[in-house]
Amino acid sequence: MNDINKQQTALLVGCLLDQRNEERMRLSLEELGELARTAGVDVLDVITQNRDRVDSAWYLGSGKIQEIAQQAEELDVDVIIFNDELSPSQNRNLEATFDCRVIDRTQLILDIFAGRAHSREGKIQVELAQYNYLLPRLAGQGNQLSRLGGGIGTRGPGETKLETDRRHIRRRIGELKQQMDEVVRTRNLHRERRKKNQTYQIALVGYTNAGKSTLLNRLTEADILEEDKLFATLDPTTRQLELPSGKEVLLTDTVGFIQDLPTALIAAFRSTLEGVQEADLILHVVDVHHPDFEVHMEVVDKVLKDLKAEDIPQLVVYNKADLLEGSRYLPRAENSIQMSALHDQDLKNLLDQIEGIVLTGYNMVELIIPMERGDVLSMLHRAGLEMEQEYSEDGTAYLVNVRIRPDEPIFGKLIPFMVHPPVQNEEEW
Ligand SMILES: Nc1nc2c(ncn2[C@@H]2O[C@H](COP(=O)(O)OP(=O)(O)OP(=O)(O)O)[C@@H](O)[C@H]2O)c(=O)[nH]1
Ligand SMILES: [Mg+2]
Repeated sequence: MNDINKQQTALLVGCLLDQRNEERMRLSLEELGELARTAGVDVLDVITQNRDRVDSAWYLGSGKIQEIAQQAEELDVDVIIFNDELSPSQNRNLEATFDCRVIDRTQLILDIFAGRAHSREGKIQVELAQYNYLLPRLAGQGNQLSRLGGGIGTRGPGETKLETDRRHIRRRIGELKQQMDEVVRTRNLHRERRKKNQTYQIALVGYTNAGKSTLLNRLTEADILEEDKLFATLDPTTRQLELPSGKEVLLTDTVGFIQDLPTALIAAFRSTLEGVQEADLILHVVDVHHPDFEVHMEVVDKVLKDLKAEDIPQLVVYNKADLLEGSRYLPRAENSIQMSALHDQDLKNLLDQIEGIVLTGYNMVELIIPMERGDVLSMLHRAGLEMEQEYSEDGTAYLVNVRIRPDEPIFGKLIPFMVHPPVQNEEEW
């Protein structure tokens, strides 16, 4: 049995399927290395093979498998990590061949998620994903199961040992689903309440390590873990943010995206992103310094589309510009800003740009409100922006200039007090 406290060592294995696109493969293996590092594993070597398709029984050719076995023994690694999701039978065959543990990309990601889930919801989701992954892989496993229980790929949520009996697993999956339903119900209630309050909501989304948590921290003085590791954030965090005009909005940090997200994790991942659908504005954070940032953007766009969030106004934040040497071609986006989360002036510019977008949804209205209608005035204080008020000359009314959204519930009640009646489809009058 491996000692969990000892730094684990690994050998990475990849199959180069698309030889026309070697660069992509290289980056994908590099990402696997980053994932391993995030899981606390030291990568000692990387072995690859060019093939037209993966071998259904062994993933790679038999000669290559021998080579891997030899190298693993020579380097005395604890684990061999495959850069794809292995089928249950590939997994079994490889386990039987090598003297060390075998895990795939999915298990590695599940393991990182397990180590990082803190909220009740996050823990339930990861445990559910782990059991869904494990269940089809239990058939025929005999003594291999005894290997579970130490090191990466075997960690359960909250560090508990995973149950390995199928009957127990099925029962546990049922329980977890029920608990999840409850959590979702409560969260929906909270969200509805927030929506009723009409608070403007902004969601930070983007590929893992793009700098979302850093931005939230710098903008709101929150205290969220920011790390040069993948999946630093799992649980959505929401903080209040004050814009230069004084308007308060809510800013939410979300889980980072990654290519080839394990199937078992997609549901878990989606549900942590459900709040994004209700956002009034999405800040799509991009690490422009990363060589593959355009692919990262595509991954993000695709997930947003799946979430039916593609029509929400978006501001693309090309972040980490401080790391760029010279200029770089950036894909055109309707609204975008190039900046560094580490520079105060850039953060100010970002806030101004956000405010510009927030305010386009508002109409400037001029009102005459009789003195005795203090109730209308206080509604305006709550729902309006940049409000200016003064007494009328005869002292019987307030003259008010204020920005307000036409979809604001009180908008209709204001019409009798408006100096000019509202004009449709016009932003300001
Ligand atoms: N040089 C530089 N580093 C940055 C910038 N923004 C963030 N970083 C660094 O990038 C790393 C990742 O930042 P995070 O804020 O944790 O990234 P994230 O998008 O929240 O990542 P996940 O939670 O994994 O999805 C950290 O080491 C940050 O210090 C920037 O503008 N410039
Ligand atoms: Mg983060």
